[in-house]
Amino acid sequence: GPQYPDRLNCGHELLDRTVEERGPDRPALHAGDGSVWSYGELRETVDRIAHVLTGELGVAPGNRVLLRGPTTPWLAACWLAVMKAGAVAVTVLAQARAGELATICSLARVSHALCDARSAADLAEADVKGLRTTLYGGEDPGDLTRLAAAHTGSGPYRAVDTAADEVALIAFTSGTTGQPKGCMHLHRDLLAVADTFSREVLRPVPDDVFAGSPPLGFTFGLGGLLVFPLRAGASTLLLEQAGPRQLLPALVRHRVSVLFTAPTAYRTMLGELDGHDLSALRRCVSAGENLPAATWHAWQEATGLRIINGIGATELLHIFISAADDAIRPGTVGVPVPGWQARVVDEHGEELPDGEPGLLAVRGPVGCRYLSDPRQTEYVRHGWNLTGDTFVREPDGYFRYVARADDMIISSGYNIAGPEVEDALLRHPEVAEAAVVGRSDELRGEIVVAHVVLTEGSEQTADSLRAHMKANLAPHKCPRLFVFEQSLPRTATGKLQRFLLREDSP
Ligand code: 3SK
Repeated sequence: GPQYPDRLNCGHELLDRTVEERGPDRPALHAGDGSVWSYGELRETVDRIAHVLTGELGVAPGNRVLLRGPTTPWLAACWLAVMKAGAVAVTVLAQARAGELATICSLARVSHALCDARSAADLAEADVKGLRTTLYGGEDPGDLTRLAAAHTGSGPYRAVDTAADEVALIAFTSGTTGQPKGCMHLHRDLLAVADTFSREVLRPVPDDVFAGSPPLGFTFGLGGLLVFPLRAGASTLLLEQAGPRQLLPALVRHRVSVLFTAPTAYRTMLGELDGHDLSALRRCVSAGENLPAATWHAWQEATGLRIINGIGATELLHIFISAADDAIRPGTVGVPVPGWQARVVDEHGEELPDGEPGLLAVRGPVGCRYLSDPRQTEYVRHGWNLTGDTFVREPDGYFRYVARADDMIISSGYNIAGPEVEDALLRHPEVAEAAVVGRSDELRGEIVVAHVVLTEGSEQTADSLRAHMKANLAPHKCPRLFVFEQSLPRTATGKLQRFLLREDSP
């Protein structure tokens, strides 16, 4: 993996270093309204915020600072200021409500919060004792925007001289069940994901314009939409609303060249590409969920672009298996990113032969460090991180996703992976979304049940879909039951919540 000096501040490396190397005039951030912040302007704003943090707000190195708000240049500037001030950014999704915010603030012992004025209500309702909240973008006289403006004459802020292995970020997993888990990441980790996946696989250039849907409170978005573009001296479009319907026009308007989003968004955009000029687009990254081969092929046919699939985790900060360009094999995720190792193991941690499904185990420059959580020893075993996914390593070394380890269906003695059946369903042109789960059955143990969202106006029935499936899949994998849905349940980060579709769901 990449090597770093013992003392390192990632805010300094990502921002000041880029300004020193490429000058202050190149664009850094674009907002949805068309405004642009140059690297020089971004650095000035970040430095003023950092002056406020260590001055008026009394933030000391190591203090935990909650960041909350929609994806905007100000949120990005606050994040960088927290880094330069040697404090620890605690990031949460916009969807987190008062109860979850209270839990997170207490678990992470958060002392300060920087919060978009529009997102203040839930934080106030969380009523965290001793929390010092400062709003930005509002009318309040103590608003961070005003406090920062008063530092116009204070000059550059010298980044705090942090150790490379000091904690910089605590990212909370959305956690479909149980308590949220805080994942601690170090200053060097933030550079390591840029210097492995981004530098080696994505290979951005300074003229690139990044954009995408994941929020900065999700490490997929923090990396893809802030850390990677800054590390490359490129620019990034920060959109407050980045659903698939807003994304497509933004890609055209801002001539986006590097896109980070999830499979569902690719599928939605596919139906709406007509008349959109995507000629600037050259890199399309998909992660967060299984990318069915059907979606990969449809996107390539429609745009000529080959999606760079990847698997990442909040625990490991970003993507660790992927492939680009001619190395892509659709239907697989790819190979370990340079600097990372991956293998498929059994429940005792023994490596399995190629072709046999088992647990994915990963190690590399970033590791899982839960904030005081007993689940640490479930995730990290024998020095390897167990992501909770079932994978197969093909004889050519490519890693193919099978399912979340707890999403396997066992029917009449067969192990059936929901995503494989979903992939076959999605090959039907009138299937917009599909989720396949097991339902307990006296005779077979479980039966395969398909929850399907049809495209608008489609008149497909269970019988017609059954015929399509029989032509595409081994009979034991074909759904016995079809349930038609208006939409499928997803987490705040867009992951399918198959467990909510099981009959014993809470
Ligand atoms: O959790 C994920 O799916 C993910 C994917 C890519 C990068 C980072 C993350 C957390």
